[in-house]
Amino acid sequence: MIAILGAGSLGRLWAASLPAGDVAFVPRPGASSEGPVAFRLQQLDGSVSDISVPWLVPGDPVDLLLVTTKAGDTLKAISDFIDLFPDNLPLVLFQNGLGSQQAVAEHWPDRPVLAASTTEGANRPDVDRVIHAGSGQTWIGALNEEAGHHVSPTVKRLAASGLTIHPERDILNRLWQKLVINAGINPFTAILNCANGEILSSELYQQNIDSLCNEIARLMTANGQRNEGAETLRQQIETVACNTARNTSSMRSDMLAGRKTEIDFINGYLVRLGNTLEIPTPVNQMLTEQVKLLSPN
Ligand code: KPL
Repeated sequence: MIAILGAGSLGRLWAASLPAGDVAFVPRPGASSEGPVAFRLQQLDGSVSDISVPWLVPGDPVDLLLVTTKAGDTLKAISDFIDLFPDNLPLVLFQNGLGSQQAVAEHWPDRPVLAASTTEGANRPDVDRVIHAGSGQTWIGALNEEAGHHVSPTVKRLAASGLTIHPERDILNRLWQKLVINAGINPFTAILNCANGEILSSELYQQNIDSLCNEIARLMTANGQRNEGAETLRQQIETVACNTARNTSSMRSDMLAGRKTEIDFINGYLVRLGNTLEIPTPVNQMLTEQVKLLSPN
């Protein structure tokens, strides 16, 4: 059975897509776990399905754990119950940004820790409604040695969802590629309170994007990550901003809902890395500070 920790939009998309009877949500301490998690899923073709996913109960034979919590909640959420599971249970981390995945791998060095990078688009306009807004792809790779031989069985297992999924040898680089996009779009959409495509013509974006991409390219190179330079990073950011022009970014959604954003794991992560590598990151710092002023960080 596959256990899912984190019943947000992504967790619910996976729960609804995996074979019924093979999946359950992990109850969070203190939260009510009476009755199954019931919600309506709007599929890509517009059709709507009623989904019901049980909570995990003691004795359920869990052989895979998907962690779909927000980056900032992950370490604590896993700590709350991980001791109940066998040491060889593979954990697949679906968090945005960077920093939380490394923290988990460092905290449990003997457990198989994998990471996923996904471009599936899902959002949750109401508590009991999830929209699968865009079909995407998911890459899964090992974050530590223990996880090496779990990649291919995990990919096979998750392929039963019907979602497109691939093994990835260099998952860290894949996570970096997504980090670049999130660092170049999300804070601007939150600060300007606008859709992804609208940032491109704004003064804030125009005045800072080249310096931001220079900071990121220097950090990537110093951190041993392949990259094709600042100009290519800017093109990649703008391609995604155009392709998702009408979308509300996850950071803007968090800000509008009064939730803590993931800025500490996106531009904030780049600032911390810059401090360690002695590479100045004034634009990442400015964006981090401005987003923090807008949300309860
Ligand atoms: O991943 C995203 C996010 O909102 O976090 C982007 C690519 C910016 C799409 O909205």
